Amino acid sequence: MSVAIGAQTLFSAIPQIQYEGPQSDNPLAFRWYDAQRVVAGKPMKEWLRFAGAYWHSFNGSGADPFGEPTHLFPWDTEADPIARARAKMDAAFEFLTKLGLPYYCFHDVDVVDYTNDVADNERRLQTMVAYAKEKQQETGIKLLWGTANLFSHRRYMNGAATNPDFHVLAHGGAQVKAAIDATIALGGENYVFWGGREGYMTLLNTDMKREQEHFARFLHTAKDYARRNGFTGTFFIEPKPMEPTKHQYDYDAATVIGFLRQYDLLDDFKLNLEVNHATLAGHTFQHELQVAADAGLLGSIDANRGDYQNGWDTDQFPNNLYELTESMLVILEAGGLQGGGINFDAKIRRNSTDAQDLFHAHIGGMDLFARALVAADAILEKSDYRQIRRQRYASFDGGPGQAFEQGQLSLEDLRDFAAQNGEPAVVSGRQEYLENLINRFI
Ligand code: XUL
Ligand code: CO
Repeated sequence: MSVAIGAQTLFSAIPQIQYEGPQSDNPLAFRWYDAQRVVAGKPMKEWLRFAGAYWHSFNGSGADPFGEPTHLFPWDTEADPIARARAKMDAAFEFLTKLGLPYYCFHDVDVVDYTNDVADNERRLQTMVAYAKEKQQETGIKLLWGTANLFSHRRYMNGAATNPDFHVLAHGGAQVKAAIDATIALGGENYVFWGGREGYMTLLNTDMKREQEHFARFLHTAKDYARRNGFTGTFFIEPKPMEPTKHQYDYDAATVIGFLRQYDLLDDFKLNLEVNHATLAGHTFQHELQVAADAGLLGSIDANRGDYQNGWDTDQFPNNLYELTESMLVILEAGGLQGGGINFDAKIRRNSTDAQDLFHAHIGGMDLFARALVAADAILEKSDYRQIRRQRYASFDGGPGQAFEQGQLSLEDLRDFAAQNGEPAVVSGRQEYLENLINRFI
């Protein structure tokens, strides 16, 4: 990223981003996100609880498998790792403040460079936690969740909690301990596990059952430690079917819910669902949200989008209002996210190299969610959307349908009802009418 000439910081040429309304022609303003505006009984800010992701915005260099970094951060010229980490954190909090983002999220390794020495690594993280505490106090910005990166280091090439080597698993434990300590010290509201390498590449060398048991034991061990040390927030598992590992154990929402239930983790864990992960699993995001909501486990969201033509995790900023409105319908009907928020796990493109680009990306994403929230609320309040769905199931609201729901009918009863009542009427699902509703309200 280039620094504006004569400026003192990466973002000093950028003004505080304000709500100016849909008529504004200022590209550095919100048109829809009006933090205090009340929608469905709560200010937008509380429904959405936006967070900036440290890794993409302040570590993402724009490098890809074919090319070197294109995002050249000014702090990268600092030789000392702590000085570099502080300069980066200064920029991060300036960015979060200027956007009015109430939260941020980080992995341990995003905040300060990781070292292979466990004690040295803990000291570095603690130093930066003390600095982050000051920044949080100055700005009022809070930590939505912390996490440990158990996928980048070469030792994790065969997994962390599911690694066949206990020695590697123990290093994963050391990292999670330090990241939980950091999250607690910073008043973090949640803690995330994304198991990027918790899975396998080939069954030929894998004892899948044993690996999954280790994974569950690891989660229990981490949870027990955190609870003993005063963490009262929620743990989130973030499902993703593949990439980097071919078969990931946290494939999708349904798989994770089954795992949590099997290993008795439902009291402490919920789901952090990511748009691009849903599409990689062959689902819509709405589907994943609904699966989690129906299980009472809709915790948090990683906002982004994939590329319709690519089969990998492109982590682009969201820009599809139609899809997001369908998602907000699910979130509103579920009563909101349980403890979490909307973390922009998204990166600007390799060739987006101006400091402004990061602002445009987030402004676009925040406006889009705000607009989807307003549209979804209007659909729920001012259309027959709910009524149509309720009506489809009306035959179960009384009589023999209700008796069936209550477990009072036998298979013979079903047979007799069918025999006595002839052929059911043809009833439309009204899909096109409902799809038009979305377009009508956005
Ligand atoms: C990777 C991903 C991670 C998690 C946190 O696809 O989404 O950034 O959100 O580890
Ligand atoms: Co994510």
